[in-house]
Amino acid sequence: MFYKELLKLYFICGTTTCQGKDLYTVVEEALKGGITLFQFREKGEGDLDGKEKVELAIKLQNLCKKYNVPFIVNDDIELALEIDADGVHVGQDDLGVDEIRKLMPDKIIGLSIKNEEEFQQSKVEYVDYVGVGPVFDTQSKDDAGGAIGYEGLKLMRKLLPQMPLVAIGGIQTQHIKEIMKTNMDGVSIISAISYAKNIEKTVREMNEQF
Ligand code: TZP
Ligand code: MG
Repeated sequence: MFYKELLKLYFICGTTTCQGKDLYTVVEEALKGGITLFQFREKGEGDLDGKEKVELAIKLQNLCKKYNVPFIVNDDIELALEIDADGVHVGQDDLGVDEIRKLMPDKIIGLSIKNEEEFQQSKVEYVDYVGVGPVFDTQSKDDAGGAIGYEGLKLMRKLLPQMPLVAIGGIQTQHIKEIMKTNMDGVSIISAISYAKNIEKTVREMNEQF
């Protein structure tokens, strides 16, 4: 089941985006701090594959269950189906969301859209929410493209007045208030959480911004 409040503080991470820390511990600290949704995004040089990836995904899924936080898989539809994840998040170049909806009629489906052109080519009627960004420059995604800023968020809200929207890309604690003024439903964050010295405290402080 999806409701837009889940997007409030959406943590995304994989083994290659937590500075070599233990991902399980990173996610547990973030859960203790009060994240509302978690996405397992295993990507980039040195990322896990095959059995190792599946085993870690199941561990993280069970951890999220303990905290009653839904567990979303990035891109890997097969993995999401295999472990019965709560949903998937895909980009413009992945399997079409209409096809994914057939495979998972009752799961959460998120799609990334960064501008009007991508909006025009997206079948948004099949998704539960849209990820919008990068708002700011980001080190966590090579092909993220240029920053769209607050204006880009406002445009996407205009194009999708009713859609649950979550901002992404380069977001730090001090940006949250301004982002929420553009009528986003939440923020999704990798490095400002995963790189934090005290992850639980950082997430708590982020939560106080809303
Ligand atoms: N999609 C657009 S920007 C981005 C993704 C996955 C990376 C966000 O990571 P960070 O570290 O919060 O900038
Ligand atoms: Mg993708």
